[in-house]
Amino acid sequence: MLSNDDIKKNLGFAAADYVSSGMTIGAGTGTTAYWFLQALGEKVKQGLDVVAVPTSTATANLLIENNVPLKTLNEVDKIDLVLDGADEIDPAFRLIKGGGGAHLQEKMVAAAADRMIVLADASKLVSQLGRFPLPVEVVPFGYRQVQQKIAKTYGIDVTVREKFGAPFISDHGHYILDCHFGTIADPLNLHAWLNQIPGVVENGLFLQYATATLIGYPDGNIIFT
Ligand code: ABF
Repeated sequence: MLSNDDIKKNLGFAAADYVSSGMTIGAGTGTTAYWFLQALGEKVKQGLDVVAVPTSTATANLLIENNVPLKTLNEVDKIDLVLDGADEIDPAFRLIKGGGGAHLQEKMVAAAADRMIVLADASKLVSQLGRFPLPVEVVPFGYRQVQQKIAKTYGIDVTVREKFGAPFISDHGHYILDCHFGTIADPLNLHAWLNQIPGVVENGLFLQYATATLIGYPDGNIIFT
């Protein structure tokens, strides 16, 4: 049986096989995407000709370290394929993302892409979204109003994400509220409701972006669907 880290490493290397020369790709964020970026770096060294749009500052740094040519989202017209991780995946390929706090940029890159392959170990597969706390990115000004509104409306715990005892700050200078729904009965309505609250920048529900999944299992199997 493989460790979780080994599953992610295998997934990252398998994912690189879906990239071909001439593509503009979206480069994901997270511990699975990390291995994909290592694999991509090796392929670029062997002559693969790609341009990558990073989904976070951390990923931009990894692309630079691995000598993968990069462009910003503003420098490309569209993206051919995004390869990114997820925190939960339901049977309709709807996702919760943002455990790494990068879902704003991840969603903007996904929205510009023709296709998105989600890379995840099998533990991320769920029958219903919501066990993983849904990240909601908010502007720091008045964030407690947003926190209380979500908590009271749904009767759930909403916590401010922290790092080193202070609020976690996203790449774009925002806070993250982690919303402990438990189960999300109607992701479409929740997505729309959250994003209309003044102060909400973006939530971690990705409902229409994933076109395929690459799932890694402890026995070493990797299944593309
Ligand atoms: C990013 O990385 C995030 O949206 C998500 O939170 C995380 C995926 O988890 P992992 O680090 O396990 O790949 O894609």
